[in-house]
Amino acid sequence: MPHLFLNLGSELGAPERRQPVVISTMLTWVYLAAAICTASAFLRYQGAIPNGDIVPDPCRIGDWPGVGHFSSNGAGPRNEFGLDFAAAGHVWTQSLCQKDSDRDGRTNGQELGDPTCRWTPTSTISLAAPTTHPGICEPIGSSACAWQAFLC
Ligand SMILES: [Ca+2]
Repeated sequence: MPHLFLNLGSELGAPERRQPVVISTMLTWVYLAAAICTASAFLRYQGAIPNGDIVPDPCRIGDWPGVGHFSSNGAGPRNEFGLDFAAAGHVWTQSLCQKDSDRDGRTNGQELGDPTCRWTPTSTISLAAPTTHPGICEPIGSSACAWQAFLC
């Protein structure tokens, strides 16, 4: 296990001493902090879009929690919907709803179950079920989606 020796005493006027700091422990905490921040961000954003917690996974049966990213866990580069959502201030606007971020011929609202763009985070309107992913052009690999460098 790698160790890093830091001089922790001399700057405080204390006698110079060396203490081992286990790098793997530090990296674990950094990783956990980053993972928590990422998870809390996309969980917060799920509530900011219609059906944000049940967006279908375009690659397999299941959901895609990190809707704005090319990775289902919400890490890494944003997809076109994620970029548009960020540009809208992370708010579900009429413009964002009516836009076809992934250029698959369906608006973001149609894909997320809000075809009339009436949903807000506090509304009580009934949503349709989400049909497809708003940030990943489907069918994946089709000629219509050839512009998108994404494969399952
Ligand atoms: Ca679309």
